[in-house]
Amino acid sequence: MTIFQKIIDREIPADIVFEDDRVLAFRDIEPQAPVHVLVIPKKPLASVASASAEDRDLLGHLLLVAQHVATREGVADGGFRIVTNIGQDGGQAVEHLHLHVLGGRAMSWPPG
Ligand code: DGP
Repeated sequence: MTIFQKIIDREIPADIVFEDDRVLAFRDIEPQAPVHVLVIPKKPLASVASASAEDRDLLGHLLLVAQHVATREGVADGGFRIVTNIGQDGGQAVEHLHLHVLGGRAMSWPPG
């Protein structure tokens, strides 16, 4: 079981900023920007690489929740970033699909 499943199950605490029947959003424990929220599905998908056609609506919903969080956190107008890391080379540490919503500072490109 991943640490994010424990957050979904309320076994460990998190600073939750949004929840509905399919999605949970909470602040990252190691924030990389003034706003850094993780948006995760309650369904235990390991990453986007594990998703299939039946997850089409859920994946769209995750993006819209990320947009909603960015607006509520006050970073939508200035610009923000949505990142999802996949696998070892992608830099994924927690094997439960998550969107990072980062904002509140200027971002550089390309990523390291
Ligand atoms: P990634 O490398 O994409 O798998 O990012 C995982 C993120 O999860 C990382 O930015 C730190 C965050 N994180 C890890 N453990 C916890 C936790 O217990 N609580 C919270 N809120 N965030 C966590």
